[in-house]
Amino acid sequence: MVCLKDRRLPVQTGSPLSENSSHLNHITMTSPSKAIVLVVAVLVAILAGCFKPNKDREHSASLEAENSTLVNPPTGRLAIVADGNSPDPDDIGATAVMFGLLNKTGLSDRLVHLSHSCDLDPFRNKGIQKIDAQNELRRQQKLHALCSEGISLYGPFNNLADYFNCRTDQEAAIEDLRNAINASTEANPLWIVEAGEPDIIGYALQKADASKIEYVHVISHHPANDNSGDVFSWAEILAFGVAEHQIGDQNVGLQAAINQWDWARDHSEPGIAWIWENLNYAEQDGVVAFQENKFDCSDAGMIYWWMSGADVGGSRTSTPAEMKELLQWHARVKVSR
Ligand SMILES: [Ca+2]
Ligand SMILES: [Ca+2]
Ligand SMILES: [Ca+2]
Repeated sequence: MVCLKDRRLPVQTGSPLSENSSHLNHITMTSPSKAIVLVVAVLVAILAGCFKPNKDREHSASLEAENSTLVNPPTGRLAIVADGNSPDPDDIGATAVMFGLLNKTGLSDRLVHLSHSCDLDPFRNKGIQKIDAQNELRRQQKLHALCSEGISLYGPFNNLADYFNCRTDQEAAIEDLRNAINASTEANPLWIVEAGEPDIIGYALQKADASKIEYVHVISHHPANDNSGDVFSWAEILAFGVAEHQIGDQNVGLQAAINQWDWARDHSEPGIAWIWENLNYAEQDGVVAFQENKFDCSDAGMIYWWMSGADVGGSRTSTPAEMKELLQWHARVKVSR
């Protein structure tokens, strides 16, 4: 559009094209069909020049377009409450992916709360799958180490005061999340990623300033999380007055064949290789059979939805391909500039 407009201006102001027009007029009087052909030829030449491939410009423009459509988070802060100490180990890979996504998209400072092992009684779950005390303790330790490593590799997370093991530090985790809720305003809401049982969220809402809860959003992708609280039912969570966002089962796109993550294995960037190692750790975990031969970062689909536009129709259908795209985000932007 701009290109065409710019090209038209000289025609009106005595440019070489307008000078040529007298010649064209002369021909028009003697041979109208030739004149039409010539006029068309001139216009084609102008358009060809206008759309002459300019790879740098096109590449840059397409990246700008991608920037505006792929990474478009709502205003506000982010809290992640994960389990990982329930039988399903998938939070190990998913939390690693979430660290990478926040860093690569420049959204690290949005994270204000991070807790893991939020299944407060992992031995009394309704499901068929079970975890024993030894494995549950191993998971707590793995997840705690993972948080530390994620912050080292992908930090700083300037607004994250600490991270919490809800099994050993339950009160501190609740207080930290309550403080994040209490800091909420219309202009700076809190988006809570419910990546496990809802009890820590319920306790924090219970202790929070009730007038702030209208500025709290809870993102869920599965009723298995919503309905697995040892203390709070999902109806009780909603009754506090939070805005509920059900984005649909993220296992559909993100519990995937291992080879979809081959690109990350032994990657030259330590954080990417670390993400692969954690996806692999969960696959090898052995407590449940249903994760064998799969890499599962399903809870990270909630972060993807949030950062792709939670308030304007973010993507609910991410796959490892979309994760790869964002996890390489900085590298791609650097290439373009
Ligand atoms: Ca439980
Ligand atoms: Ca989870
Ligand atoms: Ca999963």
